Amino acid sequence: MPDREAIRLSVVVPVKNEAGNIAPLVVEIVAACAPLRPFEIVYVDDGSTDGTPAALAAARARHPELRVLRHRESCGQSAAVRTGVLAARGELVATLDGDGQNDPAFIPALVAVLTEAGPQAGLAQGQRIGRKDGRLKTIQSRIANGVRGRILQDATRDTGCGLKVFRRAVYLRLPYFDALHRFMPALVAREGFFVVHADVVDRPRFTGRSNYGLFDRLWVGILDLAGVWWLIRRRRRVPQVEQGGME
Ligand SMILES: Nc1nc2c(ncn2[C@@H]2O[C@H](COP(=O)(O)OP(=O)(O)O)[C@@H](O)[C@H]2O)c(=O)[nH]1
Ligand SMILES: [Mg+2]
Repeated sequence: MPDREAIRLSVVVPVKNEAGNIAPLVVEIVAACAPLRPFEIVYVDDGSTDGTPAALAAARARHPELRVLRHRESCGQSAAVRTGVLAARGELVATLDGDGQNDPAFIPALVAVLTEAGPQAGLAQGQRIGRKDGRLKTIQSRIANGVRGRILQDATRDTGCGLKVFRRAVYLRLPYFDALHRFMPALVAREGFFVVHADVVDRPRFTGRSNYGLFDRLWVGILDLAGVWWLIRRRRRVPQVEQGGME
C-alpha cells in the first residue's frame, strides 16, 4: 500500500446493509480509477446487520486498494462519510453511494473539472440526469432541490447526488451535522471556495432496498435548510489571512 503522501485520491463509500452491492461496485471503482493511481478506496460500514462485513472482507482479499472501517452501531450516512474522510489519505476525496446508483465511471471527469478549476475550487458536485428513483421520490427530490436552491442561492441543481469530488482540507473546515452531505455546495461556498459541476447519469440500485422512506427527509429537511440558512447568515466574510508584524 502506498504511503500517505503518495495517494492522490481516496474514494469514500458509506454503506448500510448493502451486502449484494459490495463486490460489483468495488470492481467498477478499481477499473474507473485506474488512470488516477495511486488511489485508495475507503468503505465505511455503518453498523450493517446483513452480510456486508463478510462481503467487505472478501473484497479486501481481492483488492489491496480497499480499506474497511466499521461503526459498531449505525450513526447515519453523513457520519459514515465523515469517518471515511477523516481516515482518508488522499488530498482529494471522491464520495459515492454504495448501492450502485452512482456510476464510478464519472469519478475521473469530476477530478478533472475540480483540478482544472484551480486551488480555489473546493468541490466538484455531480448532478444526476435520467433519475432512476420512483416517480414520487424524483418529484419530491426536484421540489426539495428547487426550494433549497432558491433559499441558499447555491447555484446547484442537485445537491443530493452522492457523487462528489472535493479537497479533503476544505471538507475538514465545514461544520458537521447529520445531513451535511446534502448541503455541501452552500457550505463549501461559505468557506470562500467555489463549486464546479458535472452531469452524471443515474442508475437503478444493483440490489437491495433504500434505507430512506419518502418522509424521512421531508420534515428534517426543512429543519436542516433553516439551519444552513442561519449558518450562512452568521458568516460575515471569509478572512483573507496575511503575515503580520513585518514593520
Ligand atoms: N453509513 C450509512 N449509510 C447509509 C445509511 N443510510 C443509507 N446509507 C447509504 O447511503 C447510500 C444512499 O442510501 P440509499 O438507501 O440508497 O438512499 P436513496 O438512494 O436516497 O434512496 C447507500 O450507499 C446506503 O447504503 C446509514 O444510515 N448509514
Ligand atoms: Mg440509493
